[in-house]
Amino acid sequence: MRASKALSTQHSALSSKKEIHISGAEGLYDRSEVQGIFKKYIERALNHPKGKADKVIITIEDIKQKPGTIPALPLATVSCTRPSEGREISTALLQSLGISKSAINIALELIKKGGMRGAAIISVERGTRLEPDKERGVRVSRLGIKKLALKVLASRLSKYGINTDTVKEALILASKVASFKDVVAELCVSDDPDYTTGYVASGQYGYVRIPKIKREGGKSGGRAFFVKEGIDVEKIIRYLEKTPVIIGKVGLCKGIISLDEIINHPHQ
Ligand code: WAQ
Ligand code: MG
Repeated sequence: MRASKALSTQHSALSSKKEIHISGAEGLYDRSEVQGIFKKYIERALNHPKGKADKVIITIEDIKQKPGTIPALPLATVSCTRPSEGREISTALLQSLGISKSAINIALELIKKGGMRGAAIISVERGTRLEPDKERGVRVSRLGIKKLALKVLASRLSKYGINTDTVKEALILASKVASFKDVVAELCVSDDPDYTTGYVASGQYGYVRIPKIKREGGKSGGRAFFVKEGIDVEKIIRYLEKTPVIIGKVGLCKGIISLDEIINHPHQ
């Protein structure tokens, strides 16, 4: 699903079809679930805190390829009280994964600017932007979770009061991204003005939630995927956008822990 709003003509002197991205969603579902999901997506498109959509596109495709199965990343929340601390925490996590300060700054700037529909792909050392369409970014799609795994995940997240679609969808997305061998980490900040929790995800530390990473009411946000230098860009984009992948097993879910615990004792 993709919901957008046309920019009024006085703002779009450069392009007549400039539009603002309001909301997007995607998933892999059984045929019997399609109608229910369709309804849910429309509701989401038409009631979004980012604004009133004037165009909603929903695509339903029969995916013939059998999905590959991957595990979900383990999840934890780091304590964080304000955006400046959130920046420090995300920078510390990304740096300890070997990502250069300049690559991190490029991602932070991009997320501060916002407005992308997809994610940027950034190389870990030089900070080179690799996605062909830099305004749109790469949109991860064809991802889902098995019913039993979803049940287990819901019950683990409920323990911490975070059993929401937002958390579950983000964890599924981050797990697919992290499952590609050349991905080192992902940084995400929601573009939803009411949602201030972001995350850093990696195979090394799992899915680390960072509360208050942005200020309440901020409309910008975005995602950056940090990848090894010299990778095959077409291959990663094909995997993220087109290869069906489904979560078969859920990882450990923890409550609030310190950054030190995450960096020095991952997955314990
Ligand atoms: N593929 C690539 N990038 C995407 C996708 C996608 N499928 N969906 C969203 N993005 C990018 C896009 O640039 C958006 O502007 C940005 O991410 C934020 O998207 O555990 O809700 O849908 O509590 O606003 C994190 C949850 C929620 C943290 C993230 O992202 C938690 C969220 P949003
Ligand atoms: Mg959003």
